[in-house]
Amino acid sequence: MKNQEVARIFREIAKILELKGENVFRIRAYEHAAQSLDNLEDAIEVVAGKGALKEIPGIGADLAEKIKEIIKTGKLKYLDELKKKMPDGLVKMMEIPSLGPKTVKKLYEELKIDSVEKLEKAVREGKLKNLEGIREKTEENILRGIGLIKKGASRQPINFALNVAKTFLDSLKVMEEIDKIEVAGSLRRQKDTVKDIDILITSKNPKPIMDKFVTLPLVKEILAHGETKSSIVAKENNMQVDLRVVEDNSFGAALLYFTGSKEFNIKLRQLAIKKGLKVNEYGVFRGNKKLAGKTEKDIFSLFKMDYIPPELREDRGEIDAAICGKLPKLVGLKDIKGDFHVHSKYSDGLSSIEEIAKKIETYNYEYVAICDHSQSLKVAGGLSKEEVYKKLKEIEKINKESKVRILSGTEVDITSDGGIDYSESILKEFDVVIAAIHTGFKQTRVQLTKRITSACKNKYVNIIAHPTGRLWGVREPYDIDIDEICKAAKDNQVALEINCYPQRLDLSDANVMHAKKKGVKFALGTDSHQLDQLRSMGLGLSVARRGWLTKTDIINCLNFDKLMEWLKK
Ligand code: DGT
Ligand code: CA
Repeated sequence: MKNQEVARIFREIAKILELKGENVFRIRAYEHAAQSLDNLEDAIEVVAGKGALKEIPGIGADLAEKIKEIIKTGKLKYLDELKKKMPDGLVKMMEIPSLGPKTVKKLYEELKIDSVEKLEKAVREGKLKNLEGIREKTEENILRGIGLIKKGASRQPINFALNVAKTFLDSLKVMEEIDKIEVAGSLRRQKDTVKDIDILITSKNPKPIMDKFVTLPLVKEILAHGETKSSIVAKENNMQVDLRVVEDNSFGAALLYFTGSKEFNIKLRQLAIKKGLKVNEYGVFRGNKKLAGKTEKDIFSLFKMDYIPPELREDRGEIDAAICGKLPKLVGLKDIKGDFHVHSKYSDGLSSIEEIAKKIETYNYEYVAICDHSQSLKVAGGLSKEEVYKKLKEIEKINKESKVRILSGTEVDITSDGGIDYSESILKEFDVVIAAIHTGFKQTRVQLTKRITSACKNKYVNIIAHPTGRLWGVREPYDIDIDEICKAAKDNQVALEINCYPQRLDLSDANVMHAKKKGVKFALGTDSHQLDQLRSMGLGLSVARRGWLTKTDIINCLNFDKLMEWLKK
């Protein structure tokens, strides 16, 4: 868990430096390093032990020393020094989307506002009105931003929860007192955000387990410490973790109950009542006689239904489908033959195409599409026409030796009037064209919808990336007519992306399910900017599974030849 702890410290430093108006390159260096740490596959202690810190992208001698200090002491003197000169609340205020360091400074210096709470109050009381540079829109945006932070604080993107859960499971699993251990709740259902983590165990001797659980290094606060249930708040993102001990012969019933969802449980309970049965976290009963409870499978067969994978347990028709034997055969990682959305050094990625190809070989994929940004996205290193031709040549050369096929791709910008920012003569050179909106999010629903449907009609566009633009903690999905977009996508043989980037996961599971009913195909793309991010395919797959997708819905499941046919439209 140190990885994220170090990343958090670096992010905080970046924020304070920004407030102080320091050199942007120094600030970016800390942000960049934090991102690398988030994505690092190995534990930072292990990397440090091997003396390989400087091999991590963005980590030089200075940051390597700082990491060593954090590992050794749990903190960083440099940050402590910085914080002495800066009220805590100001750093928190910087997390409000749309509020830049200049405004935060101004609010502090002119109105003595030094916390999110004071800011909210001041906006509501109209105190910002006379401040230079603050418009009505700014006030609205600040309130919306504060709302996003508050919402964000109560739920975390699934990847954070997965990391926290893994740390606890790894520490507990080794105890001989534990017989069974399993994660339940929204995390087992692979929901895109998670409020708290629910862990179930069976044990004949739970006391030492509970004692160890509440004293693990990751624990910040103990909420409850009992014989059968304990609850803690983790240091990481203040995430709550509940640990429950259940009887071995009720384990299936408890797992079913605590996996939920609540809506699914209610539906199942209604079904039980119809059959003259009672279902709860201890088992399924007729009167006082227990009929099942040891495993989930026993319970599903007692109800004469197929096993419902946790991802589907949302009361979206899965119970009826399970009774009729009509559950979808959900897509799995083994079905995935490639990644459609990877950035290389040509734009804002950190790795060369060759490095990406090498890494992809370890994934058992057949292909990967290198989709760098296009010319108008200058901030993200969008490629000029000349650079495109250079990249195409390089791909051709690498393909002669590489075991995986490198598809030449691009992530083009959908302009504010629905155009594409490369001419057809360039577009036709690519194997894959992804189109996406990167600017002008505040247009009307009609305008935004029209932009995307126009892009679908471009004969070279194959995929619409992150179709609703949501960015967790930063931006709500923009308002679009999803039905119109589905229709345009289907009619023009365009796939909608499931962007696997943890803060995006866009489309959402509900939109995926909806779009599938409209006959749309999907493309999974990790939107990787560094090699370690290629692993987030699993997160996109969770969305796909929660959206009831099978391998026939997803173009990543086509083999190379079939895919090339499909891409030609
Ligand atoms: P979250 O909000 O991300 O933590 O989502 P869950 O689904 O993990 O919700 P949580 O942790 O409140 O509860 C875990 C499971 O326990 C939930 O999925 C279903 C079950 N459960 C909780 N409260 C109720 C309830 O009032 N009725 C029923 N039937 N089941 C419940
Ligand atoms: Ca939960």
